[in-house]
Amino acid sequence: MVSSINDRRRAVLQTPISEHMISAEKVAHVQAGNYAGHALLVLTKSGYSAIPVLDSSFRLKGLISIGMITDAILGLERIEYERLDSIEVDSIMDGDLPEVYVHDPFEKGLDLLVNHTFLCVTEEDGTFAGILTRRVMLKEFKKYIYTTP
Ligand code: 4BW
Ligand code: 4BW
Repeated sequence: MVSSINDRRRAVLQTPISEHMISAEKVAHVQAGNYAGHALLVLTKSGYSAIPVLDSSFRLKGLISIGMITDAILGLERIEYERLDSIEVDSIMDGDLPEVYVHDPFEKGLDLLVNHTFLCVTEEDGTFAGILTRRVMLKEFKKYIYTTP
């Protein structure tokens, strides 16, 4: 019994991340050359606090959050909204993301999701493929806990 549970756990942990991710066409994103004002609009309208930044060839460049935008337009005495349309997203985004590939095992995602709310997943050549979110990971985890005898 114990060994069959361990086998099942190992099998789930080894499945590729591509089987668990939200695919690229369903993920809100902005382009690297967009202005911060446009990114703020997409973030506000989509309801997400952070989204991926892609280049014109759909390659992953980084991620941008509402906090990064606010920080960039924070003046000494006020928030300088008029600067929103002169700052390009790639100058203020977080470009230092963990490398996660479609063929990586789910286990790698599990480790990284402790410190990230979502992971950007790419093909080997850097083309954006989708995201792995904490929500999906926790749903998998819950399913596993409740269905394992
Ligand atoms: O529009 C939403 N629909 C649903 N079903 N859930 C939502 C939505 N917006 C937020 N949530 C929930 C999710 O549980 O709030 C959590 C935190 O959202 P966030 O971070 O701060 O905007 C969501 O958790 P999650 O699904 O594990 O997603 C983690 C993070 O991944 C989100 C957001 O930054 C990013 N993300 C998720 N789906 C995305 C997305 N970014 C762009 N496009 C998507 N489709
Ligand atoms: O300062 C940080 N240190 C560390 N180690 N991780 C951080 C820090 N700031 C953000 N993070 C990471 C965490 O993984 O980014 C995630 C999203 O942060 P958030 O939502 O959008 O500010 C963090 O995920 P989490 O630790 O699971 O926290 C989820 C949310 O809970 C945070 C924030 O809204 C709230 N939160 C967590 N710790 C908090 C807090 N709010 C106030 N004070 C705290 N100490």
